[in-house]
Amino acid sequence: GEAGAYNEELDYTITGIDAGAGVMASAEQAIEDYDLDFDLQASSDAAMIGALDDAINNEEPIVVTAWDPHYKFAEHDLKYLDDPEGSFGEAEDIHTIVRDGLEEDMPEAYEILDNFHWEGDHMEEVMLDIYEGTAEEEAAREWVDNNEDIVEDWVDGVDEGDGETIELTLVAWDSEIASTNVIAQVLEDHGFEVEMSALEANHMFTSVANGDSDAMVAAWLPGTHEAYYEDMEDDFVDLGANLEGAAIGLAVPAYMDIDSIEDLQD
Ligand code: PBE
Repeated sequence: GEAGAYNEELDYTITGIDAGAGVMASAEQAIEDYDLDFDLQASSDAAMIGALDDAINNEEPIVVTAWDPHYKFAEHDLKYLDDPEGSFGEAEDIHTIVRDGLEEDMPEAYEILDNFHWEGDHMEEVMLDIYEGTAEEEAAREWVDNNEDIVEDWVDGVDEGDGETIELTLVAWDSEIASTNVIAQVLEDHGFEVEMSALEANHMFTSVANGDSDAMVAAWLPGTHEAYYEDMEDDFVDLGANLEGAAIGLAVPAYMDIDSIEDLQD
């Protein structure tokens, strides 16, 4: 397509999510790197998906902040815009991070969290189930029940907890709602009470760093959450990747005749 051809129709707007998300910082970076005349509109994951669904129903152009794993790529014919400047970084991993002292205080929970590892397709199954109307907890329950062989690797040889409460924190991104609910089900099956608190991204990191929360499975590294991570990495324990090969970027419906972020230049 011709550079800038959609810009008027797009109202020079990129439809974003919550302001604290790493993909938002990268989108601001892209606006700068490509010298775009666009505004990045902050909202929420749910509102962005609503706007995307509406645009697709009307075959209108839209540019959204996007990431995968996410069911939206299965549900809709979407494409990432090429990013020759690398504003959105390379592929990355999602890490599990726990508070200092969890290993001593709840060794069984620590071990399960340390073992937690799955694939993007697994996460997308849970996400899609929730998108289609299944309650979050129920979707996680079904996935755990249907994937006993995978879950067995996380709990194999680990003793039961004795009813202690473990506090998990997350941001209400669809991907993290899926992962956090799944690990919560597994911890509950293994003798723990689980409490979940959804916070803003910076507070999710802070609450694990200061010990208010026990764990999170939602750290996108090395790029997306770099700023939060570097600020606090001495104050928590990084248990490494629970999922490999995640990515962020700008996405558009496939019917739009553009391929690169450069095509948003005037
Ligand atoms: N996300 C989902 C988050 C990380 C997980 C890509 C929206 C972010 O941008 O911070």
